[in-house]
Amino acid sequence: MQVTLDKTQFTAALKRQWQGFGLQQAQDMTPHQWWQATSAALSEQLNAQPAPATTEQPQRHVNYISMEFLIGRLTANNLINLGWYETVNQALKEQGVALADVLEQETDPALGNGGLGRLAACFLDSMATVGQPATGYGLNYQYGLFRQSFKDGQQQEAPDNWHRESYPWFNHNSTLSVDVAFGGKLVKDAQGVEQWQPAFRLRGEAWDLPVVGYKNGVTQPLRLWQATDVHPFDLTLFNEGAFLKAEQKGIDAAKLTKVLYPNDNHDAGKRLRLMQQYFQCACSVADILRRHHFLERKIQDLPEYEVIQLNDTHPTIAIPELLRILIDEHQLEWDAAWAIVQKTFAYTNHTLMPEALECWDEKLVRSLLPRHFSLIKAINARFKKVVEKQWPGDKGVWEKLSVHQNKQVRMANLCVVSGFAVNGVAALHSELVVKDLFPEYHQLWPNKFHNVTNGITPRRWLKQCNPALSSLIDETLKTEWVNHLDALQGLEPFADDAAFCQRYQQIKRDNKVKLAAYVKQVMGLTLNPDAIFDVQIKRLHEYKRQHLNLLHILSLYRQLRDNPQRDVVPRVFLFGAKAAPGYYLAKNIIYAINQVAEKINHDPLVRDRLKVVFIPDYRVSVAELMIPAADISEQISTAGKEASGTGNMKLALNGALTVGTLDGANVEIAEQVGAENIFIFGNTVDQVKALQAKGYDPLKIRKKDKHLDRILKELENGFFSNGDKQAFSPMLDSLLDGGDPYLVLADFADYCAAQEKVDVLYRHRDEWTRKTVLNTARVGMFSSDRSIRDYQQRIWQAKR
Ligand code: T68
Repeated sequence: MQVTLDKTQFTAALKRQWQGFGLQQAQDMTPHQWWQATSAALSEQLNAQPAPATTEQPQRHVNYISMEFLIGRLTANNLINLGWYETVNQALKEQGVALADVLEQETDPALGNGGLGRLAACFLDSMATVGQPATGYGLNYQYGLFRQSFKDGQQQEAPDNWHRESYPWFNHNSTLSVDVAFGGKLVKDAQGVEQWQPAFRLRGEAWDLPVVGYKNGVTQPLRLWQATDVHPFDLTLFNEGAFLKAEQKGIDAAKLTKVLYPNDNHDAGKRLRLMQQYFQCACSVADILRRHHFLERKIQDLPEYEVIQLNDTHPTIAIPELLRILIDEHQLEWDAAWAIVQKTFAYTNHTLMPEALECWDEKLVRSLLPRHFSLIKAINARFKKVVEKQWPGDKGVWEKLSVHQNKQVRMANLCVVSGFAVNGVAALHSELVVKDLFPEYHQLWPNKFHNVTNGITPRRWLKQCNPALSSLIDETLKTEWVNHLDALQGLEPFADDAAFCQRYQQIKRDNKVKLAAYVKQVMGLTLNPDAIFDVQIKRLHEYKRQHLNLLHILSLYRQLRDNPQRDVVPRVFLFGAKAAPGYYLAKNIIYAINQVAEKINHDPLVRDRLKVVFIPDYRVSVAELMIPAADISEQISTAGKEASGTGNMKLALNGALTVGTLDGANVEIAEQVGAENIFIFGNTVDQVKALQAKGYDPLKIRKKDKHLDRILKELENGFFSNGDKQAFSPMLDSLLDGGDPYLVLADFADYCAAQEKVDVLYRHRDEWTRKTVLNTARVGMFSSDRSIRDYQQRIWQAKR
């Protein structure tokens, strides 16, 4: 049941907040204090709600462990899900304050890199909404993903202190702290059993954020672990007066959860990262077992009540951790312990990219976690017998499937061997997981492999970010669609309703005006809201091919200069992307886009027909502005490389037309919206494989395509870089002599052809709008509520 907010009680709670700041009246608060006070008052009101009556739950509790939760701003989201927005809006209005302005004061908690972390946040929202009992487990980083700015076109990084210490939505419960051991050695006891003697310990504190279901009275925790010292260090030394010596060796606890690793689709392989992973897993597994014991359940029944979903391999070490506790602390025999482990863990794969598949150096694992390393070897030794039985004497297969090989521990293999389910995140991706990544495992255990296509929460990605379109849908459908997104199908007939289309189009234009105002404010650039807003927002990565987009821009610019009178449809190319700080090639692509933007935006010949805008510091709150304003959604990864993508879903839902390859979830989006309502181009997965097999040569393509050659020359000869001929060498070397590993040149001509179709269609605005309406109407299946129901049916609640 939805819980109601009493306006008087809220106002009283607000008053306690400003009094707590030592102020005389509400009006003395700074804008930021208004946000702080409003959120803290809301948090207090939420915590005061009676817990819903607990019924015996037939469902397993889902423990979603993820190194990243890219939650975005919480206050607006919680207001919407609680159904309290209007009451608070009124209460603040009475004080002469606009709620919308207050909400703008929140700093984004950026505790994730991109798709994987944002997916985890959408899933928590959906689990609370569909009533799937769940806890999210993550880390409470002091610094989220770095802040990005540009200096002379180059990316600069600055720390992102989001002030977790004063974040009003946190609830800290000190009774939930967990001590975690690291390092040391294994010694054999009198019975010859291995005992772990750790070198040092850290404490994990539980900091909970409320995850609120959509108008259903459900609130579940996102539990973020924060590292602190175990006090008082070594008690004996301390009591003996050796105060300074009493500090145990290890690491400064505060370092452990200081910062999020800024890599996306790349394995860092660093000691501190493994420490973070283990710390998080040890705290989470201890917490799950504490709940299980508290409810007086038998340890053998753990899988009946609990499932642990691993968001990629980053929390894999939870597997040997549970095994260790069952064997060393509960004294279970191997077979009994292993049976529990095997029924408890499920693993989601998010990438096929080899550089992202985690492998840990055995030395590192052994030194930090000697007991876990020993257990991993034991798992592997037992698994070897299974492989030997299936493929007698086949060394090659064993080398591929082994969990521990070439002095490395392979986390993905450990997950597949130890868990009861493995899933990919879009139909095509799941197919490739089976065909290309794990074919032998699939042969061994065909029923372990599943697909669960990703989704996005319509609460944040439509209702909250696009209130005008949401109201139009409310008015048109007269039904609750926010937690039944398939209901959007009811919009289909309105694609032919002139009055509806006119309003839909006007909303898009208003959203473009709003984005233009933001761009004016942060970058000083003026945008024409009647131009096509062509948007590519995602992490910067070669496989996502922002440089293919750039080549198309250069092509248009060249054509304009060749024929200045050319009648073109004006376009604004908008980018948002962060590059991992150590990924020099990605940073060079950002630099190239910025330099080209500088030239084009200042060329009087262009006369506003072309604009290029790289919005700095792309993050969730900027996505919330860009997505409702987009006309074109760029989803142009090399086929087979993007596991799913989720921005593609958000953009289509908000009425952008996709220009995309047959990759990831684009394939399913195309199926849903229909081939005539999407611009598909480029080589398919099979064509990519065939091209690479026969020895693809980008230089041949350059030679044949004179127009492409001219464009590349302008990048090479310093035209866009004040004569600096080396400015874009990293990018160009990779595209040309480097063999163009992501087939940018191979897809260039077809990409440009697709973009010409975009221009033609945009000139027929009614037809354009019709297609955008059909996109909104037909992408209901990409609600993360549907993804969660798929997980329930195929994985969590499936017959065991
Ligand atoms: C993304 N992966 C996929 N990884 O690239 C994307 N990696 O296709 C998919 O839609 C999304 O996951 C959700 O399934 C990532 O975002 C990372 O961010 C990451 C972080 C650390 C290490 C490796």
